[in-house]
Amino acid sequence: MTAMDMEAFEEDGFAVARRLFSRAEIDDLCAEFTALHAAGPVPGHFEPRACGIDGTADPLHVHPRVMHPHRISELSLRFLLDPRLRAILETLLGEEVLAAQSMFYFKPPGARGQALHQDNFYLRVEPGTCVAAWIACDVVDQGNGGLEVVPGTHRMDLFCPEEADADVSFAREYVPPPPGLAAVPVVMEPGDVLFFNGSLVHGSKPNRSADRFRRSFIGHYVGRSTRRIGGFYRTLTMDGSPVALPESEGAGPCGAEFAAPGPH
Ligand SMILES: O=C(O)CCC(=O)C(=O)O
Repeated sequence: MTAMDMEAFEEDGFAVARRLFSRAEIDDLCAEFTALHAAGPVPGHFEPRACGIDGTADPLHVHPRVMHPHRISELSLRFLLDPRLRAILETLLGEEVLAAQSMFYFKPPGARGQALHQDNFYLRVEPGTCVAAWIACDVVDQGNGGLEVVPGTHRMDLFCPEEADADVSFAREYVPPPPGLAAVPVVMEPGDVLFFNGSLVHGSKPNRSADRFRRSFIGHYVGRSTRRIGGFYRTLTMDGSPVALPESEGAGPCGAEFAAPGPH
């Protein structure tokens, strides 16, 4: 990352490291998740279903996000703990970092997005906040539901979310941009990594493309000085050793889904 990017992270709450991963590395990662999907459900991590309760196929039922893939995939663990991410994260946080979670989003064509929210609403890191490393695995733009951020909100407290519109968001919570601020899209290429502050308001709209997936691998990290974190998260050093942190209150998986309909 350039010096300017580091300043942008401080100023705006986010910055992009371009081409941090090669196309070959991203191709391998995508192949891993294609194989995982083909192999079928892994309870607690990934439970795809053929169609919704009314017989229509919700693209997110067919391709749900994978939670904590680093616990079921060696390659995902290597991505989560990658030394290139570590170097940037430790510069951004100014201390040793711990990995708190991973996720993989397939976000197929037609999939709903995730309404604007703040990650630390879920992780409840104390003191301070978390940092995300959001790795683009496809070309990511407004057409396929790319990520949007509200610059400057990283300096604000956690907002009390409103209820999201279930037609456009799979997650229940919605944080409207504060007065005078607006969400801006972040356009990315495969291998680019968006780093953002855990208090930054961000989210995504539906994937309105006809045939473009919008895959991303996401890691959330905290500083070693963290005292408490939500019970859903099991922190690891960047060498992969577990670090048990006391539990904070009010935490949950990042972006609680609207109640899922029963099996078809
Ligand atoms: O990738 C997305 O669409 C949303 C991801 C997100 O907001 C998050 O990781 O907190």
